[in-house]
Amino acid sequence: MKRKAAALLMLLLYTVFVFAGCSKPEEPKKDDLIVIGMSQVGAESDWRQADTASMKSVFTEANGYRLLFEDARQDQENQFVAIRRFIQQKVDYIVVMPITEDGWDAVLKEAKDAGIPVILVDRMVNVKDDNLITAHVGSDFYAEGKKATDWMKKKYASAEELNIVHIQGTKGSTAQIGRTSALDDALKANNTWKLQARMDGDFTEAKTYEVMKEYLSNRETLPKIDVVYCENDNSAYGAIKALESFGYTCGRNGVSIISFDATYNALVYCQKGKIALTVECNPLLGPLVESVIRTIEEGKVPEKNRYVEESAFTPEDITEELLSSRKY
Ligand code: GYE
Repeated sequence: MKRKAAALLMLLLYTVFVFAGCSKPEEPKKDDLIVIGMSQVGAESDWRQADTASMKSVFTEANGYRLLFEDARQDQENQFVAIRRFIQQKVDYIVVMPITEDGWDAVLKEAKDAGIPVILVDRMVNVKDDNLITAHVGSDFYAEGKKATDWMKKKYASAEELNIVHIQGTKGSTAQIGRTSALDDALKANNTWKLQARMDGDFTEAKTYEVMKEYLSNRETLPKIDVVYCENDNSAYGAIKALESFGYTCGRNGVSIISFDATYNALVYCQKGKIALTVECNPLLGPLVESVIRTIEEGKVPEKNRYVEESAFTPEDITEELLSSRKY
């Protein structure tokens, strides 16, 4: 009996000790939190979901933030409504991933007049007054496109003709504009390249599958396709599905699929050879946005534009190490 009591006492002491040791680090008081109003594009792609997860993991109460997150469901009007609400709520910062570039002057002027810094993430806006934007963090989409066209040039250097099908991302978005202009410039510079079709895939698998199926089913004899230039991974999945349903092979000795983002699943497709080239676009932008905010909080001026380093992968580049380290 005595032994049992001693054991119980030990357990009690141990529990007190463990709980004392594990007590949570002091969290900032609610009034000290920096309030961020964030307007995200939507959830159209794996890239986007990884971007949202990155933001949510950085802007937590434990890190000193209150995040007001709004999903615009790919509708720019929803972004305007969200931003006006953030202004009314007197947030400390507005973070926007703009869907398309045009039409932002009025609402961003309202934010400026209210004294709220606006940080753009991923895509840009086309405004007359550059001072409406405090900083931008994202990718150089033209440079990404150029990586793809340089690869095409090398791979098809000796081809007499190159038949290209182009699946665009959301029209008027910076990612679409940059990736499309790189292809347009290469089309101008290479007279053996033929643009056979250009379709809007809206960065989604479903829309691309639909437009690609329609393109293929509306002809008596199937067209020759050498390359499908898809402006993101998810549209590449839709294109592959449609092509295969019409008997095309994607990969070696078949159609070369190009995609942008290089998320985990695309790397797996690439390892299998179904995607010939996937150009990296890094969605893990939360820490960079936070460093912009920290800079402003310290009373300093952040860099106006910050581009992330990115590369591109072909099947030979996909190692197990790369796959296991991929966080998106
Ligand atoms: O490539 C695509 C997403 O703007 C970089 O948007 C982003 C693009 C990305 O839907 O997957």
